[in-house]
Amino acid sequence: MKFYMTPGSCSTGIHILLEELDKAFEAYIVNLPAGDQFKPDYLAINPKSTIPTLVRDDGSSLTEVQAIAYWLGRSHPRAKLIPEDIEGETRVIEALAYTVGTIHGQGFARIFATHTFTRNAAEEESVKTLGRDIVDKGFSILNEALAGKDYFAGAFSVADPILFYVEFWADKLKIPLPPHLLAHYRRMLTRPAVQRVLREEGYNLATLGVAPENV
Ligand SMILES: N[C@@H](CCC(=O)N[C@@H](CS)C(=O)NCC(=O)O)C(=O)O
Repeated sequence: MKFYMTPGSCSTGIHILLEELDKAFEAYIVNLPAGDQFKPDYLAINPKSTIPTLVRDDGSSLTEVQAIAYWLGRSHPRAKLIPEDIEGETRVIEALAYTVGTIHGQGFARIFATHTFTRNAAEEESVKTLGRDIVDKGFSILNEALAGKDYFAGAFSVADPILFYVEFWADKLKIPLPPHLLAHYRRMLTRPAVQRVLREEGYNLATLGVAPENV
């Protein structure tokens, strides 16, 4: 498989899943600020010009974080990364959709890619503030969902690396994580696969997960 990724982006969640599954894959770095995602070679595999993209062994491309996470989980049943009961599986899909679609797509995107939400420079601060409000509301909802659990579905599942990447972004932006989310983030940071991915993506583990517990 070929995995197209950008260090420190949403593709980190999929990178962790690939490492957790101990899959052999070739990683290709897409330099978003340099515009690699708009180059013809990349558009040929992902015309949406987004990362991550997974090109599978049959040559077909899979895009969208939720779809890639679900496919990796379903295609490796022995790893038990998706609950077997319909309620557990549905709740995992619900968490993937909310994390990627709302917390990332509506919240963090307004902070990281403000210019894609307004053409008016005078509105940028207000767009960022709205993004931060969406992130805070999302974190409060995920925090409730994690109460009394080590991982989102009880046992480790495809939901956890996806939750992880928005927790990681909060850490980098110094956005406080509520207590169950902070505990989940720190638990994830102890997993060898997560540590390998973060080192490969150029991060210093000693600086992560130390945000104040002030919410
Ligand atoms: N809905 C897409 C969104 C992925 C996405 O937003 N990726 C960002 C990086 S985290 C991206 O590719 N941005 C392209 C750009 O900045 O031009 C997915 O789930 O894969």
